[in-house]
Amino acid sequence: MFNKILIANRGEIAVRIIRACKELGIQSLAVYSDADKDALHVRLADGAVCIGPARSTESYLNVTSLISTVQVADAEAIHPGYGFLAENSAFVEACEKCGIKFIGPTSDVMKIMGNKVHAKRVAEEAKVPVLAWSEHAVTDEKEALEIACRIGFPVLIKASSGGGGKGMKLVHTKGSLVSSFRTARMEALAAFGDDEVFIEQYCESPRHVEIQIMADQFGNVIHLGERECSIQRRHQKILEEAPCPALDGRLRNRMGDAAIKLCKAIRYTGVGTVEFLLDSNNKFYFMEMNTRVQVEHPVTEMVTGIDIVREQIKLAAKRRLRIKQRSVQMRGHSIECRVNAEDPDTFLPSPGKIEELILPGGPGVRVDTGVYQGSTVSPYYDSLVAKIIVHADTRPEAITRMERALDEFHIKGIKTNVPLHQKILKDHDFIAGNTDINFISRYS
Ligand code: MV4
Repeated sequence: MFNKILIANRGEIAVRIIRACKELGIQSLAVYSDADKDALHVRLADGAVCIGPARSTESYLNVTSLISTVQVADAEAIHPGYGFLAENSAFVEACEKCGIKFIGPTSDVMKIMGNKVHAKRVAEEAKVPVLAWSEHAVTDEKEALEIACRIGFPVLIKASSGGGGKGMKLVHTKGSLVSSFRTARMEALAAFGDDEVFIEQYCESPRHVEIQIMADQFGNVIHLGERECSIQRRHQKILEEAPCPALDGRLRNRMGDAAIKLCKAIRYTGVGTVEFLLDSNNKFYFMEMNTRVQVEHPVTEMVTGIDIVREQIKLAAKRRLRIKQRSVQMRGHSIECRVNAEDPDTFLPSPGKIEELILPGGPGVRVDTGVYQGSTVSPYYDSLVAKIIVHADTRPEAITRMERALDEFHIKGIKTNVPLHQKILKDHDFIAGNTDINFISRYS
């Protein structure tokens, strides 16, 4: 096992990783920016090194500083968390060259999944269902039109380097295709430095359902069931749950098997998430794969009892997967609410000093946070301040428990989106389990 791990992240996920390190007897080394000198992750880690100014490009994204910090501190591995460098294959390559273990997949596997054309191609080759598409990147306008007509309108134009919703254009008619195609390529170039796009059949009002997977370095792959993540705004998830109310055991097994097939096809290692669109006829289609631990991983931990971050570290240390697929059982229901420092009406960030903080607790309630009373929410980073996670025997009980937990939650000094969560939990469609990706736009 590793002796010391550098945690190349901040906030609640850095705290989450430090906790896993402690329980595994691994020393944790935090890094922080000037803005984070009093942050919770700095206080909880065994050691901490300042790596630069507040702006993340000069600190949490500073590859040279991170690698030299690992070397000076004599650590063996880097845990990237999510965001920042977690899906940057150039960073993974730099780690590999320096003999530092990156806690995640290899750089070549990450590169494949980072390119959505390559990702779709390997999914298709592995016989994982995908929506009709152009089968390759498209550059020629006449060909784009032919492909769109063959697929049938509406179609989506997606950026190869996109993902997470960035760089998509919906096209309803033949007449508007070419101009949208030009715009999509220009926007992709501006956003990702890569104008490669492809064309895909549009799926109307699907659910976002994702499968958690775990793979060791000996070819063993298991899945930990699904998470329902449809409730999002501008591609930022707000509330997630496990299991998905639309799945039965049979569909879960089929989606889980598809995710495992994809991972085996690319020899994936570590933990990861395979994202699917699930349409109203319960047909599912591969969308993309996330090669990191996700914000919403706790709902899977709550229903399976498996510590995903602990397992992730063990897998990186070349341990064999000890958990067998048949022993993975989903018990009860879990919901996570992301509490963001934002104005509940305008959705604009609301940074500032947390003057008072009372966190919920009691049976079936877990809070993952990187803040405390007296600490400051910086405008430099994302606005997630806490994840409130509940677990109960049934979905209705989980909803009631979350309402109770949100009621206990008290914060002064910053505004949060707690009122939005309270509204969602009272929504009749939500209560009925009728959520799709347009849920928030319907009423908020
Ligand atoms: C789609 C789609 C409908 N049809 N692809 C958004 C994030 C990126 N991973 C892909 N996304 C979508 N791809 C087809 N062919 C709808 C979305 C989409 C979406 C997906 C999941 C969660 C929220 C979403 C919000 C808007 C659009």
